[in-house]
Amino acid sequence: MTLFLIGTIIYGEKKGLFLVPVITGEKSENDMGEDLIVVGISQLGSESVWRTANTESIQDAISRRNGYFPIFSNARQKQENQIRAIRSFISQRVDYIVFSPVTEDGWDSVLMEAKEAGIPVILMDRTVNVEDDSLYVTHVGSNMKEEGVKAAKWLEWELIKRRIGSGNEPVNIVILKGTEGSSSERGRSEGFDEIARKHSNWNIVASVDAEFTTTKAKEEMIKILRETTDIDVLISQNDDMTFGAIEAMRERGITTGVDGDVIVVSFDACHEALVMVYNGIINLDIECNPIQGEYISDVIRMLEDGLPVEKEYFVEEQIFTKDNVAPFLDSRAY
Ligand code: GYE
Repeated sequence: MTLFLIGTIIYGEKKGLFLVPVITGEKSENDMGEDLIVVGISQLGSESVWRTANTESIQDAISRRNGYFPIFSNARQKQENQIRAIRSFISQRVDYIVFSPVTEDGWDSVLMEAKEAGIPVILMDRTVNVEDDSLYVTHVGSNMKEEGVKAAKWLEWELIKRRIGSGNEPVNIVILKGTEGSSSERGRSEGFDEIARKHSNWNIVASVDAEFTTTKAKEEMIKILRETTDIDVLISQNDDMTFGAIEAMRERGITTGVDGDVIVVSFDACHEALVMVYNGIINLDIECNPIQGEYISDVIRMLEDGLPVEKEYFVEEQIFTKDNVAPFLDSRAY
């Protein structure tokens, strides 16, 4: 394939020096003469254990070894950084853009620019809320609403088993939400609310944004506990927040889990949290699978081959309680 050299950059690698592929507007080549698919990846940040695993997964799949030339950018939770990264990918004329949008709204213009440049956009993990859904090719991630529904349906049964709220007494629930306006927060909240609405005695005593981080969750939980310690259930939209909230409760002498004062429902199912499920400190962990890199690579290969792709691919997920978690502890890599 003819290469139109725009410039030559030296790229260091373990085994020596390689020339980076030169972007030609068509495919790119490296010095070994291989065709590489250039992929701009905009990750939203590094707020959680889940996110680190997601980043590793995409970097592993979209690698030189697998025939890609990745350009990776971390937005550190800022939408403007993601928009800037996407614009830079467009001006570098990458072959594909993969991105995990920090929040749902506000993407129409930049995605229109990508579309006009003829660059297919693949959404990883979270989704966008756009007028025209032809602005992205596909979304690979979790069914967040379903995750929220799973949490609420499990809670319905658990309350019956524990005889909490029978006779219509109030069930006091605290909700720690992830980044407000993100599709994971919105989906999980919507799914949970759909079921919660049917129970007039499910009393949401607090519902706050704790940004998917341990520090913020601990801070918020301390504030909540100053107002009330009469809490039956904690719904925490990721494991990192769960760790912070449990710490705050522990410091107030409040116990959690299977034999504790507060029922804890968490999301993600990272290793550390699964150990806490096993030890009965977290009651339920709804799995959210961050290992999405290979799915995304498969989608790119399909697009390269001119095959049709679906608008949405959901990764496989399950739920964990003390009863089923043991066999999964050793194999969980994140
Ligand atoms: O649950 C949380 C992360 O969007 C599904 O983002 C993802 C969420 C995940 O920071 O830990």
